[in-house]
Amino acid sequence: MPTRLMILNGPNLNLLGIREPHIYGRTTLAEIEAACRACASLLDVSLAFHQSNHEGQIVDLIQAARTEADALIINPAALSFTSISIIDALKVFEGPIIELHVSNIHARDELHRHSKTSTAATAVICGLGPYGYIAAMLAAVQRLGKVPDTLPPVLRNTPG
Ligand code: CA2
Repeated sequence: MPTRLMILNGPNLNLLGIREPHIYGRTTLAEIEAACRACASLLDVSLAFHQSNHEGQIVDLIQAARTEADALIINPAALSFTSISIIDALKVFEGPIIELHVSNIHARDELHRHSKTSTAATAVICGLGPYGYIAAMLAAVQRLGKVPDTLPPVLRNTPG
């Protein structure tokens, strides 16, 4: 069975590239999904890619990931700062969890700075723009020890 990645996107990320380009850039979520699908084929993984504006639906998807995904990549968006139910759901997922943000949340205003959900994540990536999704996919596959043999060893091993 191929390695299975699930990418979840929280509220308003369907507006990426359409509103507030000075903060979030001009790349749309559809373009990000296309790039992730191209990356999935290079990494030889299957990919489920979702966006929801509803907290409960994201909790349902995280629960589904327990049987449907080996690693989870999540941009909880504004729910990062509020959602105990997402933290609780993430804690039950057994594989690597990469939380990612397009913007550098640490350089943002007070409201957008302190992610609660990152307490349940294996790793956090922020500030790389849409490339963060690609970095997160590679990191997730590396954590699973499933970087394909067709890729250079430096992408598989921790140097030193
Ligand atoms: O940088 C990120 O990826 C964020 O998760 C995006 C969230 C924000 O609350 C976090 O602090 C950082 C906001 C997503 C809203 O997306 C929009 C996109 C375009 C226009 C308006 C909102």
